[in-house]
Amino acid sequence: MTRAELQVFELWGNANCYAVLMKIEQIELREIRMEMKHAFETSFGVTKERRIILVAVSSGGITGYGEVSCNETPGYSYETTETAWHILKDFIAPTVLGQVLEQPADYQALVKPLRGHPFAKAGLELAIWDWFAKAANAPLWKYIGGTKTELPVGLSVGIKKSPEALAEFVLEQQALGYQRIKLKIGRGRDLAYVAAARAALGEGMNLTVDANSDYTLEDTAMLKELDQYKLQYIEQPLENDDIIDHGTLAKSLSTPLCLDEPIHSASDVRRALQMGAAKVINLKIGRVGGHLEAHKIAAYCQANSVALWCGGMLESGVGRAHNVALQTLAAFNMASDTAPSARYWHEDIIEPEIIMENGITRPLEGIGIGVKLKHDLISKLTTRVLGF
Ligand code: OSB
Ligand code: MG
Repeated sequence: MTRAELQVFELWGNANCYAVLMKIEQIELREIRMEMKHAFETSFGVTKERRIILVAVSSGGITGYGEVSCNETPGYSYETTETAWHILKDFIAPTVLGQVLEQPADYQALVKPLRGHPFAKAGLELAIWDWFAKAANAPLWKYIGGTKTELPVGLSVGIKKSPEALAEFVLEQQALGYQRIKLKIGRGRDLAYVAAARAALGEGMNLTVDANSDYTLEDTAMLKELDQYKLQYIEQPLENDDIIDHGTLAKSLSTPLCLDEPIHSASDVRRALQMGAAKVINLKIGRVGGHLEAHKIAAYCQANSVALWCGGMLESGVGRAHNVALQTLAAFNMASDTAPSARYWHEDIIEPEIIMENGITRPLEGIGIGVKLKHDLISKLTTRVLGF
């Protein structure tokens, strides 16, 4: 066992994890479509409607819920709603149906022979964690060893039509109490936008940018210009699978780099540190295949003094509830992208909805993910269902 694994093991060394056996009796895949309140633009495209796969797993009268949070298009990662449906339907569900798990980690051993597709794998993995927490009659955040009860919230702001429009928007949002504002940027929609936002927000506000891989090392001079705006970090400026060029770029900048897209495991974080490619990690449960690897990454970051926060994928409340639980781990020390339900949805599919007060969201105290699903609303949003 590696040091990081050992720490994770200790983190979970509570009796609950081993108290019950789960026989995977039923799995349900359900695609829902949720129209967004406002279109969300990044360097790779515009999202107006989410296509989300909700995964339910049942055993012994208890049902756990997870969400597949990848995009509809292969703009952020190669996975799409459609590829995740295929991988879950044709490979993951048939592999695990009828299997008996002693602990959530057993799922990863079953799906290990299936290469890649972390978002698809995470959909069911999250549901399994919810099931185990419910079986132990514990809130998920306590079940995974979380301790933090005040979780700072940051906002991710899509690309706007002009620097002026962006400045106006971020001012309105700052007034709502967000503890950090992250601007999506892209080629030709960068310096003037960042300057306008910084001027509007003032020096004291935590401000960051996320390029979603829109630049190359040839843009180093432009990226150096960003140093003057005193950003907390620059997220994923270079290619989506790169850590080596990020290491080169970091040497030219005073602003720290944050990696998102290329981090799929604790080993990826280790390699990124070796390359000097990042001081900050954006951890998304889906991108790393679920809670198990997310917890390994959290333990690794904590042991190596890497700043850590939890990213979002415009999830429904089910995915957000998992994100909230994850952020209660002590390793998280920067504001996370867990904007409240009302920021994205006219009506979320959970109750209570995710809320923010004074820039803080709190762990959900109900058992499991801590929220009830609105099954009537979910039925109306459903476009396909498949039961195993
Ligand atoms: O890079 O963090 C990103 C949404 C879709 C794809 C990639 C990203 C994002 C966000 C959304 O920034 C943040 C949120 O869910 O609130
Ligand atoms: Mg990002």
